[in-house]
Amino acid sequence: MKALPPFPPLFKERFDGLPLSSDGDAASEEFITRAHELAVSWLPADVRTRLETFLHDSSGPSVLVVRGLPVDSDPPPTPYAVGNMSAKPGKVMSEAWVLAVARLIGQPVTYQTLVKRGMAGGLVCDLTPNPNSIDKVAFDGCKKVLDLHRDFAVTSEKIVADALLLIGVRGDPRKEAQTTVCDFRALLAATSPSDVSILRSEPMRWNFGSAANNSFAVAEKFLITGPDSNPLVNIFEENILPVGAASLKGSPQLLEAYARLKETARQLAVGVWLDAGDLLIVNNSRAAHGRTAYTAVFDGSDRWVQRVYAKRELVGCPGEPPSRVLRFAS
Ligand SMILES: O=C(O)CCC(=O)C(=O)O
Ligand SMILES: [Fe+2]
Repeated sequence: MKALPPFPPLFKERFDGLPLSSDGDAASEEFITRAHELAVSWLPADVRTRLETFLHDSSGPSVLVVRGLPVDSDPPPTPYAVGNMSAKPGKVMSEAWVLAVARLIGQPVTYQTLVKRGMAGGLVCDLTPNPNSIDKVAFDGCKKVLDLHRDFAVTSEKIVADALLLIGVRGDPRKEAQTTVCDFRALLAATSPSDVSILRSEPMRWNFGSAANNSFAVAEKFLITGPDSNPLVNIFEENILPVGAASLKGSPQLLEAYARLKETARQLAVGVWLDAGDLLIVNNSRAAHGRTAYTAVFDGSDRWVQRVYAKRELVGCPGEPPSRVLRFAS
């Protein structure tokens, strides 16, 4: 195998003088371009091919893990105030990688609600435990399991991210925190034909009441669509905040089949522990993901993951030009 050129000097050369954070504005375009160039020149060709075909090859894997990408060996302490992180000193290498790979598989995008909430800049979201969310079912929770789900399951399909990318900045030192994944082909194969038939033929209604952050009040979708050889399973985590506490409406048969589907997904799920430089890429229409419960101690040593969403190509909200910042339909 051909030896790869040493990475840090290349990195310094390409990124010297660029702002450290990428927040979905014009400056982030240059950041994405340079990161993409660097990845193209440095990654082995076979790895690049796997990444570039990932969203286009429906016979291939629905989840990829790339381990050991060169990121900062000594990142700053894990930050905890999720809603209030603007400076990102020292961890630019992980941001460059996660954005570069999002650009290799498609186009990095974000959502206005994330930018508005100030979650660490929009395009790259920091996922760290939050002392105010310890017992909450949330991205920034820790003690509660985040059940298997498809991100944006309850929003309009046009803006649903095709993939999510999670890169470790700091692995959970206790190795309890794992991202769980479940392939939809495997899930369908383990589901009874009568349940598949109900889940394909009666839509589920999610009713969010007033707790829906004004984004949507009701969503209605079939839980299984697409061919049996490549199904889309619209599984959701109904308790996740800030959406939270959706009530489900459907026939008793549908609700029971959905409960069994979720239990089967839990049984099939595989856990992935993300160390610094490990990147997990999930096809958001071909696999569900979640997170185990874990312990956080809030002394700067806790798990720190960065997340980027990707679309196959940039799209616009209805009637608008394509954009990296998408809005949920109202
Ligand atoms: O923390 C994780 O591993 C997964 C979080 C998650 O579900 C997400 O970022 O969409
Ligand atoms: Fe998620």
